[in-house]
Amino acid sequence: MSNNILLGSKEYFPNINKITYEGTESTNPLAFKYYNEDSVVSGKTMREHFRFAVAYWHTFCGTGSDPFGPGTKIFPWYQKTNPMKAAGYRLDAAFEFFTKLGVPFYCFHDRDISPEGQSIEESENNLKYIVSLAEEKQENSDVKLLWGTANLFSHPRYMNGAATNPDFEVVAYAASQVKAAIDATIRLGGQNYVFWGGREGYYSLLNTEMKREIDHLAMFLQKARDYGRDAGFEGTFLIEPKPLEPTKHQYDYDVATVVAFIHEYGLENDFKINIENNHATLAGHTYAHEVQVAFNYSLFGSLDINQGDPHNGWDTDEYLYNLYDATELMLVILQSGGVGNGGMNFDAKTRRSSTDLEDIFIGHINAMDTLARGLLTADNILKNSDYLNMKKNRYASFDYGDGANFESGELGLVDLKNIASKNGDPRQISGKQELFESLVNNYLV
Ligand code: XUL
Ligand code: CO
Repeated sequence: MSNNILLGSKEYFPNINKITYEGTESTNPLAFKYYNEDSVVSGKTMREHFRFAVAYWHTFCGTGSDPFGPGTKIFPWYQKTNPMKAAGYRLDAAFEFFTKLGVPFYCFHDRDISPEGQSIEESENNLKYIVSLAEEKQENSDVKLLWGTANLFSHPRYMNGAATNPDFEVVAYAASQVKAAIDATIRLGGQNYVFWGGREGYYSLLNTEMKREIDHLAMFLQKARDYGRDAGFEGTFLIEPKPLEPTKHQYDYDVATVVAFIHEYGLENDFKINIENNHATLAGHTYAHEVQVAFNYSLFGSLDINQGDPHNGWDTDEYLYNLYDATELMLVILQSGGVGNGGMNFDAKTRRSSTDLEDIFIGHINAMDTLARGLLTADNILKNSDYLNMKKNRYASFDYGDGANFESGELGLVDLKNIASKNGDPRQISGKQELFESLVNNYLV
């Protein structure tokens, strides 16, 4: 390596060793109590169930700034004067972190791993160089790329959107960035490529041709897909829904909206959906609901694992610690066949006032344990309780006779009317929601 910006010798987390599984008796915050990567649950190791990934942006770039003040976190890999050196230090710190935490994957935006240059060519060269270093790091570790993406929302040029910008020059600029980010993802063996809507949406319908903008978004994604396939990308393209923020109305509002978009524009063979818990909360849905909707249409792709705060209306990106969310999520995932080539990316950050380096480890460890508990609880419920029977029995009237004939399409509206006349008013059948809720609570690990 000629331009060796990678020092490689410095340890960024010297007080933290490889995180190990110590079991439920442990009180060590820097150990797993439930996540045991080799432990087999329902035919798969925990490592395979979750396919955990660290989000580069929050973990190594997010210093905690908010609209009221600058960042609070003093990262030892921070380097002010030379952005490429800083990128190299960040990469060192990142791979030390991945390896010590023991996660199999990571995810990045182009600008998280390498700085924007003075021109498109310089930006591309920066990215290529850092990617060559990352490639080496991957080869020397067990860490792989779950997905790459392009940051099409931070730079002021994207203030009116990227693919949906009313100015064609901005659309073309965004395409140049996506091309380079797809190249980087291919080179690093990324298993997916993500499009989160960034500023694709609108603030006021008065100045917006919504249909035209959405047509442009679809055209942009079709061309990105064509480029990626020609360049040898065999993974899945993912769209990540979010209802609002930064724009007032994001075009990829929720899973159902994205399902319609994918089908309307013929993207269903190449695109699936990356679902984030906090975005579900903002859309007024539960995480389990959004994930179930994606599975209903065979468009489940991957997960951004975090949680929001139900008391405010923005994206707080907290580490998942809610055991109910984890349990309901894992009930859906286990019943639907698992995360496939997707995974669980921690799109989460420590709080602005959490300034110790170990806080980043503790956030991840607790989320991994939370999900492991969700998995164990869900598996136990599905295997050892009456849950599945209780659910199935609610639909028993469709398993035989007229109900079965309705499901197979043999009964018209007149037939249904005649059946109703013959049977009279249906008897009342309890939905037993409280019983379902108490069953789940009784099995919580
Ligand atoms: C923003 C968000 C992004 C995407 C990747 O709310 O979730 O970090 O996950 O661009
Ligand atoms: Co996300």
